[in-house]
Amino acid sequence: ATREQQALIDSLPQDFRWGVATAAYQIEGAVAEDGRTPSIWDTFCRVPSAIDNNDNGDVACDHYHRMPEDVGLIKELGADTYRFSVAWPRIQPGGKGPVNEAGMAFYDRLVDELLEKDLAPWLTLYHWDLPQELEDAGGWPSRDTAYRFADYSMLVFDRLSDRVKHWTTLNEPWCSAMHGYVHGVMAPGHRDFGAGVRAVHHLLLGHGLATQRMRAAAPEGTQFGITLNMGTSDAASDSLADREAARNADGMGVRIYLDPLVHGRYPSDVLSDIAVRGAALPIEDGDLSVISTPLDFLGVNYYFGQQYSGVDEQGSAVGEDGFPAQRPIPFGEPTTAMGWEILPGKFTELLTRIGRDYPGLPIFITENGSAFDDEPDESGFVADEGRTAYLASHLAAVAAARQQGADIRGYFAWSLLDNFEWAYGYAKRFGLVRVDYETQQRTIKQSGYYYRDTVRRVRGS
Ligand code: PNW
Repeated sequence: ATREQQALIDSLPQDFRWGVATAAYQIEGAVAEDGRTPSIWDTFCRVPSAIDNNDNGDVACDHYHRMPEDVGLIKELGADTYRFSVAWPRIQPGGKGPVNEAGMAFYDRLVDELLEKDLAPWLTLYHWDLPQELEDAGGWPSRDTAYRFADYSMLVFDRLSDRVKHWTTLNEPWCSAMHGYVHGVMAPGHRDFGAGVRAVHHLLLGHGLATQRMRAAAPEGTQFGITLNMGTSDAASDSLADREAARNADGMGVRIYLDPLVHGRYPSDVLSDIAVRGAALPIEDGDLSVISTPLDFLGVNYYFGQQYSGVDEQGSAVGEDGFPAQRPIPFGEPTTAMGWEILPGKFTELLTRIGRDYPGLPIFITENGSAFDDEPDESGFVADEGRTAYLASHLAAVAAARQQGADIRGYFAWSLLDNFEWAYGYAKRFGLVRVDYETQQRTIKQSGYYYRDTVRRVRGS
């Protein structure tokens, strides 16, 4: 870290929350054990060439069998909080019916293991592993899935709410809806804009229904939130077309979620953008009051920002699909192995903007991190300079946003372990801890030690 970054990071408060994050399908493996049934990701991984190298999550980090060791690593990294997700098809095989005790027992043990080590469990109910049967019945574009999600959430809540104080309904509904139903690059792999916007509304409805029901049954002190992936959307120039492209991207990326969640209404420009594409949000009476049920915190996942042109490569304002063109224009900064530009300044911009436009909502950075192609040296050590620098610059960006008034209460690094990076398979490594997929050996990387030392210093311990 530079001296300037260091000074900013050191301005974080002593009671700042420090975590590491994972998601069930990305680490657990054991996909057919203890009654778990397939999710849309098990299915999608069988579609030829859907995933780099045709990888899948069958074994992943084998976390299902190595959970105590992995909890030990969280402790070694100096974190006080562990953000993990529960696999719906372990709890409710097939997506319906009573709890599957054998599957629930795993999370029961995980929570106990965390508490025993004085780590706070932050539980995400849905990190993309929809039971396949529910997809076969229509998936998120179907309204019924929202009610199924609320039922499932209550099964988990009834079992763990005596010990888990922080509950997140959804991880990144933008990815579920857009990458899953519009861009076809994530499960279930559809390409249908209308299905995507129906998914958006039903994901939000499911969030609201689940939150209302859990809150009604919650012990005092239980906190509820949702996690959104967000970035900045700048116009590449002052032209009307570019400004329109940026407005549309921000509308579909940020405001379509936060406006209904916080203000109880969808933005009118977003509604008309959707109508222009011949689609509509399937809003029914009362839905927006369910969706805007109060939140205790907002989870923000940030990886990069983008600027947009409203003119395609051929110079046309209308894209090949017949709709207004929207083309990302690189800022010209270095990128990570994902091809994502490294833009810590945009992180500060995003956070101050969220704080300004949606005031009164404590923010936790529930994910931030980077993939780099780093390899161990002869001694087995991973000197991951790129990831360490990314971590330092982005922690400084968080601290800068706090100084500018954003109410940020914690930071969770993505990710504890190298893991199954969705459509990129095992080729992209985000871990603070390296995983050797041949031996399942875990080795803390330089970035992991940097994280530990930073946490210690800020805490003053
Ligand atoms: C997040 N994008 O996904 C997920 O929550 C994690 O499970 C994932 O491993 C991590 O980020 C790294 O990819 C994203 O295209 C996927 O902007 C795609 C985007 C953002 C986040």
